[in-house]
Amino acid sequence: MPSRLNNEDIYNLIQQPVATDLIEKADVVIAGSGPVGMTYARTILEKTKATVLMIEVGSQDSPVIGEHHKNSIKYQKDIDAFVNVIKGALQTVSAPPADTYIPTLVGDGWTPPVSENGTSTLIFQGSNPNQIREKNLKASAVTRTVGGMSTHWTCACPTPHDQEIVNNPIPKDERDKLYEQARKLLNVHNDQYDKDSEGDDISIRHNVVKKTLLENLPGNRKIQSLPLAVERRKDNPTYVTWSGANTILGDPTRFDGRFRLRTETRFTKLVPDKNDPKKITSAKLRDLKNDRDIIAMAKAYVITCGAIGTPQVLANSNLATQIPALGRYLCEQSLSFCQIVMKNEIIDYIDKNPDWKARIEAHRLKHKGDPLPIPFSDPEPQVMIPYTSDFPWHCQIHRDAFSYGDVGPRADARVVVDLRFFGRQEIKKENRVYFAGEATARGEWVAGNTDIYGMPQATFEVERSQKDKTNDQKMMKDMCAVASLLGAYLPGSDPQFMEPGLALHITGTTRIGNNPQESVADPSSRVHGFKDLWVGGNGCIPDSTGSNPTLTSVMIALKGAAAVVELLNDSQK
Ligand code: G3F
Repeated sequence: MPSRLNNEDIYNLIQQPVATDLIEKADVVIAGSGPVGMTYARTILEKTKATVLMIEVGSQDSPVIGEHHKNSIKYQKDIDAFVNVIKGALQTVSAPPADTYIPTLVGDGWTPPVSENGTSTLIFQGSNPNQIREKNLKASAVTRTVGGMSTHWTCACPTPHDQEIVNNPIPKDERDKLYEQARKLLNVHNDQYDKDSEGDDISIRHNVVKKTLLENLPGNRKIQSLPLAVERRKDNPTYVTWSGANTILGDPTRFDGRFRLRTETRFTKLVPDKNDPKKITSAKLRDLKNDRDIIAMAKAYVITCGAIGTPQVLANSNLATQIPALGRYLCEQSLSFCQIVMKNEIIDYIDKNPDWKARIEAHRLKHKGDPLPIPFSDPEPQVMIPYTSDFPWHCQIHRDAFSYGDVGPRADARVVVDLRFFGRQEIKKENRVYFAGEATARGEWVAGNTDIYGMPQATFEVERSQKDKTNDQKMMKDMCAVASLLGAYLPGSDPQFMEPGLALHITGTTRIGNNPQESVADPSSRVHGFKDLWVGGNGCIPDSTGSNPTLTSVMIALKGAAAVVELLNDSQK
């Protein structure tokens, strides 16, 4: 067999009665090993006797399947260092080619030749010549590893406000029950920074930040602890366990070999039946280690490769023309950010608080001369100001070294607090991601170019409306008002909007709904018109939210997984 298989080869192979190592069989094939893929896997494995084959393009970087890297003591001791983990993990989706003209290049060093239209740019591997700069989500990125983004996510799991859920076709009662299940599966808590079982404050900083806001921020802001997929460790409560793909799946050995994971394997495309384009016969995969195509056959296919990767697989399977909403109705959150150095008044309050006296004295005994009354092991603040109708954005007042936001030598990290405010985007059909092989807004046919994994290149066409911009300004003003209650801006981290896409919360690209013209899949995430094809991930969210999307995606996936279970049970009858 050739190392590259075309559809004819695949049709011939899957009809052969003899076993071949070119074909992998399972009851369900799941593409992607992030939290949503794992939600499907666990539900199916627990509720049926089915076998599940999971395909992941990245490698397994921890001994446990998809563990959160922040569980290492190293990062719990030094959160700043985690910035580099995230930077290393994220790969951007669409970067316009850079201007590589080097005016100072003397001698005969090579520089790109001037082309007919007068431009002189170099197309680096991974850059996208079709990307219009003004319509890009430049910071949008993906994580290719076992566990996906759950290996480094912030674990924030707020439940969206009713106003953030307008288009979700799952009825409210059912949704509420599914949200409850999702919180359980993700191990969400909102008290792991507040008080321990003896009633003592766990984190000085968390309690003081929350108290300052509760006492000083006007309006009914519902200030509370940020719900997080995290739990303090029983054996040593100084540290916590962040939820990841591993905690969602649980111990895979309990499934007696029914769960298999193929890493560094690309899910290239779905192969529809010759006579029935709405039936999937198999999936074409590429083993990236030996660069050979193989085939996977199943009763159900679940694509959970993220809000970009999932429509990309569908587009590469030539399904874009059959699914008019594919990649459309895209929303991304705006993100305003700043860091503050806590006020003297707050530090004095900490110093004088009798509840914390013993802890502070013990710290000072050990670290003579430390002017700060905050033990080094004091957990970070984790406070939320939720979305409300008067303040329609989601706010996190915490310490989170994401791919940005390390403090370095600028200040003592213990007095620094981060403010991240997330704004919504109006839902518009025109806002989309499309893939090479589709027509662009400029009427061109984009052929040929691929991303660094050989899949059709994603291009963004996303613009914020006037309403979005006005809302963003109000959100920024609010962030500054909140910041001023806590302290002074850390130079270099003054209030700013972050690069579009940096929230990493794209929704809508494979949205669920009842109308096949306006959505990709039904309320059970089954692709409209297909019996055996499901989509999962943030792309399924049909709404524009300010709240972090993971909890909602897991909620939607729980319903989707129940529908897969039903299909498997029916096939047994
Ligand atoms: C974090 O603080 C948020 O909690 C994440 F949801 C978000 O993706 C990240 O910031 C973006 O910078």
